Formats: sequence, C-alpha cells, structure tokens
Amino acid sequence: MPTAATTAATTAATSTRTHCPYCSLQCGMTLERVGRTLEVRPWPEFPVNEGALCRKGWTATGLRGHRERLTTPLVRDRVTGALRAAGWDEALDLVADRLRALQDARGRDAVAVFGGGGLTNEKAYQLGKLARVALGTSQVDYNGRWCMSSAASAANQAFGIDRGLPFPLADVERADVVVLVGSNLAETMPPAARHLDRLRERGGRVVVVDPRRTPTADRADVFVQPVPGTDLPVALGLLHLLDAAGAVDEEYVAARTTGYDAVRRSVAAWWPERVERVSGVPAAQLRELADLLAGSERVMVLTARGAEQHSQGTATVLAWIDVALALGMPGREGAGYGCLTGQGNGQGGREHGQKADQLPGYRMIDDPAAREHVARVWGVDPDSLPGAGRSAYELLDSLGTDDGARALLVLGSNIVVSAPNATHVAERLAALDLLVVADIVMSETAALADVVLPVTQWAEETGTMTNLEGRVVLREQAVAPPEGVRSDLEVMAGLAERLGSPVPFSTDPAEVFAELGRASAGGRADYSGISHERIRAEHGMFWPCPDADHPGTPRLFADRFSTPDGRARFVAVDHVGAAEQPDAAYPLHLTTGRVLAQYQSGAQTRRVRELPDDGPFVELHPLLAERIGARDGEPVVVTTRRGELKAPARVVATIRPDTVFVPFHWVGANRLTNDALDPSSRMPEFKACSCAVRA
Ligand SMILES: Nc1nc2c(c(=O)[nH]1)N[C@H]1C(S)=C(S)[C@@H](COP(=O)(O)OP(=O)(O)OC[C@H]3O[C@@H](n4cnc5c(=O)[nH]c(N)nc54)[C@H](O)[C@@H]3O)O[C@H]1N2
Ligand SMILES: Nc1nc2c(c(=O)[nH]1)N[C@H]1C(S)=C(S)[C@@H](COP(=O)(O)OP(=O)(O)OC[C@H]3O[C@@H](n4cnc5c(=O)[nH]c(N)nc54)[C@H](O)[C@@H]3O)O[C@H]1N2
Ligand code: SF4
Ligand SMILES: [Mo]
Repeated sequence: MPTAATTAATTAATSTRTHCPYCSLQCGMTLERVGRTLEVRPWPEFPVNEGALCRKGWTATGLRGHRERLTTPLVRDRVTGALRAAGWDEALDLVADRLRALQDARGRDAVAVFGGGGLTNEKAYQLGKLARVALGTSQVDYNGRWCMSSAASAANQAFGIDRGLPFPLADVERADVVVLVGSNLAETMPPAARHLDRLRERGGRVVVVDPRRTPTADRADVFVQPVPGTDLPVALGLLHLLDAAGAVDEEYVAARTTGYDAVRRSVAAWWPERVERVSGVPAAQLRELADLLAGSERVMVLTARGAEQHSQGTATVLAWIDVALALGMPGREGAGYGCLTGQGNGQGGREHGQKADQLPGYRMIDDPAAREHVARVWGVDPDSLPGAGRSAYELLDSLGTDDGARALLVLGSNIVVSAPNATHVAERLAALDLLVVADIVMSETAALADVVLPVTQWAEETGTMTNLEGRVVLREQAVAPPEGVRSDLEVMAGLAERLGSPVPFSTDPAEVFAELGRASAGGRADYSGISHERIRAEHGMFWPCPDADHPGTPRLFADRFSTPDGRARFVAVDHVGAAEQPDAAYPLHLTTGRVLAQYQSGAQTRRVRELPDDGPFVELHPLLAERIGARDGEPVVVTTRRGELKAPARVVATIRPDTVFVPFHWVGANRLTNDALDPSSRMPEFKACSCAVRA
C-alpha cells in the first residue's frame, strides 16, 4: 500500500506511466514533466496500444491549467441567482444540511445520485457506498446505462457474465472473419484499428454493418448498410440461412448450449427477401455474408453502440450472440462474441455498485446473500441497505415529481448534453430543490447547479480503470493538483462524515481498492486478488482474479460458460422495430454518434485548443440534399417530435439517402433523440428516431 512518502515520490517523478483520460481502450501513455509543462509521450511496452494514441490522447494534457478549469467551490447566491466562490467547508456543510433536511422531510429516496463510467473503480465503488450507506437512498444510477447496458443484459442472459470482451483485444487478429455491428472503431478507438489491418494482411476478412460508410467501413471487405434499428432482422436472416444450409455447428450446439430449437423455429420466417424489405440489405448480399460465415473457421462478432442503443438493443445483441453460438464460436480462441465497451471505465464502472440494481463485484442488490456479504464488508446491517432504484433515464425523468428525488448529486456526467430528450431532462433538473455537480470544468450541467465542487482530474490522482477487455489498469498520479481542488474520494468522504455516516470513507485510492476487492470477493466480478502493486508489475490484470496468487483471467469460456449449468443459452427474439417509425410528418431516420476528435458531451475535448470544435453538423446524402435544396456547409433544420436543431449541412455520399446523422458532442443532438427505453436494459434509443429536414 503506498504511504504518504511514496505518493509524494510519484508526484515528484518527472516521468509517469499512466493511461489516457478518455475511452475504454485505456491506452498506455507516459506523462513527462518538462519544466512546468506536462507532455504526453508513448509507452511502447503497454500491449493494448503499443505506443500509439489517437488525437485526443496526444492532446489530453490540454485541459491542465485551462482558464475554465474549476478551482474553487461555487454556491448559487439566493439573492442574485449567480454562482459565487465559496470555501470547501461552507459548500459541503450546505450540501449536507440540505440533503439531510430533504431526507428528514421526504424520506431517504428524496436524494438521488448520478455517476459515470469515466470514474475510476475506486470512485464508482465509493459512490455506490455513499448512496447506500451514507445517504441510504435507492436512487443511484449512472451514464453507463446509456452506453453498453443492452450488451451487458444480453451477455448476462446468454453467458451468465458480462465482461465486454471475454478475450484480449489482440485476439481479433487471429480470427478469419470479424463482424463489426454498429462500431466505428477507426474513429472511436483508433489504435484498435491496427488489429483489423493485421487481420487483413493475414488474409482475414472484415465485415462492417453501419448505415454510414465510416472510416471503419473503408477497412471492410464486406460493407452492409442497413436502415437504423434493423440489425436484428439482419441477424435473424443470417440464422435462417445458416440453418437452411446445414451450417450450424450441431456438435457444439449439443455439447455447449441450450435453447437452439426455439431459435430455429423463430428464424424460419426470416427469409432473405423479407429481411431486405425491412432492413434495406440486399438479399443477395445477405446470402454472400452467410456463405462467408459458414465457410470460416474462426468468426468473431463484435457489437457497439450502433447495434445496442435501441429500444430493442438487448434483443439485437442476443440475436448476434445466437449467430456466434450457431457457428460454434464462443470459447474458441480468435473467435466468439464481444461488446466494445465505450467509456474509460465503462467496464469497471458497471461492476462495483453505482448501478441501481447492483452491489460491488457485480452482485445483485436483491440477493440476500449478496447484501449480507457487502454489508459485512461495509460494517453495517444488511437490512439498512436500500433495494433497487430507478434506471438512469427513469431516475432523471422522475426528478422533482411527487415520488421522485428533490436533490441530485452528479459525479462524472454532463447530463443536459448527453441524455436523450434533453429539453425534458433540463426541465426535470430545474424542478429540483438542489443540484450538486462535481466536475473539473464548468460543464453545461455544472452551469445549472446550486453547488459546484471542483475536483482533481486524471493526471492529478491515482486510481484503477477496467478497460474493454476486462483488464484492470492503474492510472498513476503524475502532477500535483491545482490549489483549491479536491479528489472525488475526498468530496465523498467529506459528505459522508457530515451526513453522519455510520462508517468512515477512506480517501486513499489503494485503501479503497483493497476494500473494493474484499467487497467483490466471491462475486461475478471478483477483484480480490488484484492490488495496485500487482497491476504496476504486470501491465494490468484481467478479472476474475480471486486471490493474490491467481494469475487473472484473460480468456473466459474455454471449458464452460458462467451460467449455472455451464452452457451458453440461445435466446429466441423477434423484431419489433424502433419505437418511432418514419411517417408523413417525419419521413427520415435520424441517428447519432461520434467523431474522432471530440469525446462524449465535449465538456473536456471542446476545451482542448488543438482539437477542432467544428460542430454540431448534419450529415445527409446528396440525393436528400438536392430534394430539400440544401447545400454543403449551409444551415439546415432537423426536427423531431421533441425538438429542433439548426446546424450546417455536411453533404456526403457515404450515408443512406433515407438517414440523417448528427454527432452528440455539442448541445443539440439530444434535443432531437427519443427517450424510448429497452425493456430489459433500460437503454434509451439514441440511434433511431424519425425526423424531418429542411434547408
Ligand atoms: N472519438 C471518440 N471516441 C470515443 C467516444 C467519443 O465520444 N469520441 N466515446 C467512447 C464511448 S463512451 C463509446 S460508447 C464508444 C462508442 O463507439 P462506437 O459505437 O463505435 O460509436 P458511435 O459513433 O456511437 O456508433 C458507431 C456507429 O454506429 C452507427 N449506427 C448508427 N445507427 C446504427 C444502427 O442502427 N445500426 C448499426 N449497425 N449502426 C448504427 C453510426 O453510424 C456509427 O458509425 O466510443 C468511445 N470512444
Ligand atoms: N445522442 C446521443 N447521445 C448519447 C450517445 C450517443 O451515441 N448519441 N452516447 C451515450 C453514451 S455511450 C455515453 S457513455 C454518454 C456520455 O455522456 P456523459 O455522461 O455526458 O459523458 P462525458 O462527456 O464524458 O461527461 C463526463 C463529465 O464528467 C466530467 N469528469 C471527467 N472526469 C471526471 C472525474 O473523474 N470526476 C468528476 N466528478 N467529473 C469528471 C467531465 O468534465 C464531464 O463534464 O452519452 C450518451 N449520449
Ligand atoms: S483511443 Fe481512446 S484511450 Fe486511446 S488515446 Fe484515443 S481516446 Fe485515449
Ligand atoms: Mo459510452
């Protein structure tokens, strides 16, 4: 465990090995202090990115010393209505007093907590504990619900465990065919694209399924361009063809799975011409793809947000898992199914208790044994722990209503930019008695808060992240934080103490990680054998890792799946379609997503000078542009049933003519999006709604 002396030594070092502050690849990088500046340098030995970084990674220190960096707590003045500087004691006393008064008057659930998949494991763990122990509220959830929750829900059903990739990312290179369903990884995790390139050099094939011909699709041998929200019938059509051709691996299906017969019956009616009518994918192309998959020894199916962020996202992922299982792939090296998780700690963030229905170690909060175990680690009575709360969007939707929370504490999300149907969400935030936001910059959400708490950012603190492969990595502190800011752990400890928490909250990341390990012991995501020291020594460690001598688990499913009977489950699903279908008033499909040089709500990257801040924009096809009289670079107006966005047109032949794309890194895209939710994961339908466009 690091002592004060080793922490000081880390601070004094001129060169620190750490990881990027952004996406789930968690690229290794070296931060070098040169005079007063901090420079990003490669860390070539770290295996995931081998020294490569994307533009966001290379410029990640651009937020240091930024003039909009928050360095003092701010409190909204009741008279002027403006935010004014305040001391830490004043701000934390005020927050704790008002939270307690609200809970006294209206019950424990009057306070809600909203976390983020960018928070370290230590913070995510502590946030769940703050909610359940110090506040005693059930109302806690996080932005990961908007990220990969449909894939998580599908993987739990099919495999009995949810680890984004059940194998190291580099296994991609060993496949014969990789099918990317709704992933634009050449822009969203650029160093990962090297694996596709190497696979192709070896003679392997890449299939990309996306309504837009993206830079990832430019690397594909087969490019499938469906209507948004129709990946599910494409998978059903493939299963239909594989079954009809006798290409199902019957031996594998019999030995390692259950439920295939129901799938066989359910896909009988999905002949290719019907799939073509629904998805726009030509029947002939579907047949070619089925032949390619049937004739390949190692097939890997990877889904990302394009397939998952739908009201039938879970069913869509299940159908693609069914494809992988029918081919006999999961558990084989260089093959199988995986989800490309998105946020820096998208994986760990969902394992340690900031999710409404979970306790640390991926335990379920309604499981008496799980409550007993975690309560023992926390030193509290299991009966004192609340039950499951609302999912992220439902939590926000209920704020300020009769049975919703009246106060919200936000750590690590810029809700008003990134939530679906954002105008409605902003109205719910405005109905609160108290909004508290801890952030590093004045995000659009922080600007609405009654109290803003300035916190340390990645290079200024130590903590672990779990990347898309389930590899737990260590971000080391490289520099001292600016004066006046505190770490999230310190903020949480300060609040817990003032709220009269029955147990103390540590502010030392290594200590919190050790506690997290104990809380996770025996759970599905068991971290108990991992420590900061072991990660330092081994370039990261894969969970599950149940004891200090265990080597960690890079690959799952070789012998058995994590279900009670050890078999993977086929799940039969049917196609319903996006909640909103085009009609006369809104005749086009709207979808949303990302561009290379911006990250998420843009709170961080829009402030980095070296990155182009050139959006939002509206991508549309030349045929559509001609029909409505739009010209490249000139403004168009996109409307949906929820809102309107005026932004410059980008006329590109790479998008389907019936589809419009808007990136969500700027305010606006989410005024348009639909808040329809997937029934099982509660994932909102960010990737499909109906819209109209005019010049
Ligand atoms: N540059 C950059 N990189 C990032 C992030 C970022 O904000 N910026 N965020 C990180 C995070 S949190 C995440 S979750 C990941 C997301 O990574 P990705 O999932 O790769 O990113 P998206 O752009 O959201 O969506 C991918 C693709 O889905 C397509 N798509 C839209 N609708 C559909 C559909 O119905 N079906 C199919 N098959 N495709 C569809 C879009 O055209 C888009 O090209 O990226 C991570 N990396
Ligand atoms: N239309 C549309 N909307 C989407 C999506 C889409 O594809 N289309 N994708 C969805 C997805 S996948 C995601 S993941 C969400 C992401 O959307 P958000 O949840 O808004 O994600 P970020 O912009 O990363 O927000 C993180 C905030 O926390 C701050 N922050 C960073 N690090 C820390 C920290 O350590 N502590 C604290 N306290 N604050 C910190 C940042 O400055 C920023 O303000 O957006 C979702 N919204
Ligand atoms: S790919 Fe992701 S982790 Fe790697 S440098 Fe870019 S943003 Fe950072
Ligand atoms: Mo995400």
